[in-house]
Amino acid sequence: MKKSIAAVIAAIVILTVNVLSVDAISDRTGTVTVANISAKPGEAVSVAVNFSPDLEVSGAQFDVMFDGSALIPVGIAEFDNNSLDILDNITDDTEDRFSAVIVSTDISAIEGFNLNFKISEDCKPGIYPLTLEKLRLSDDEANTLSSKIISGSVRVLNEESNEFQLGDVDLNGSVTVADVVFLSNYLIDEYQFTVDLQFLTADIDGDKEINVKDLIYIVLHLSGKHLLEEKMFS
Ligand SMILES: [Ca+2]
Ligand SMILES: [Ca+2]
Repeated sequence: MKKSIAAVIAAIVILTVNVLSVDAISDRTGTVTVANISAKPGEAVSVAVNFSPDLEVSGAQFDVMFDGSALIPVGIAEFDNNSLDILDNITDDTEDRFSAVIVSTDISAIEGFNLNFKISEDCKPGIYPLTLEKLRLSDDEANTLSSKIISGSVRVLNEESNEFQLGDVDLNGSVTVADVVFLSNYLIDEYQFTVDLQFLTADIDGDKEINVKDLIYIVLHLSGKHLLEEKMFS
């Protein structure tokens, strides 16, 4: 009798270990991170896109999303230590997206790649989000890889200004509905602030916390009910 109980316990332990190990594999999700960089109007920029090492990507297919009035796409470039075939459909027109495919020519793992843009000469100060959509990743055995995308941005900021507008979360010089969208995304962890100044512009009531109350102050400002002041940056 004792023997059979021991056998049942052993079987349960083995079952539990097996279930845990299966879960551990199926839950493994890598990250694809688009960098945050700063630039001035007219400059050329390279924005790195990195695959986390656990992904072991050999091929990727995706759309690049950006603000075509601020960022002029130039192309995709490989990192020095990767050898890639790169195909993209960038046109001369001002668009907000292009599609691309990259393949490792020696089927080794790709660390990442650079997205190259030129900032338009008349680009207004602000933070321009940069993200990937329709992402499909494959390893060297044609297995689909699951991943989480962390969006990046290009910040174009007037460095000489020492004033900031409360509520101007995207730092483009005015408070608009875009700031409500930026702050909403920040509150649900879909967007990270890239500049310390954003914490100052977003904390409307100055209580050192950024939450839904600050969001309401911006909405009140936009409706003309409670106008936000301009402050000196110190
Ligand atoms: Ca703004
Ligand atoms: Ca606050």
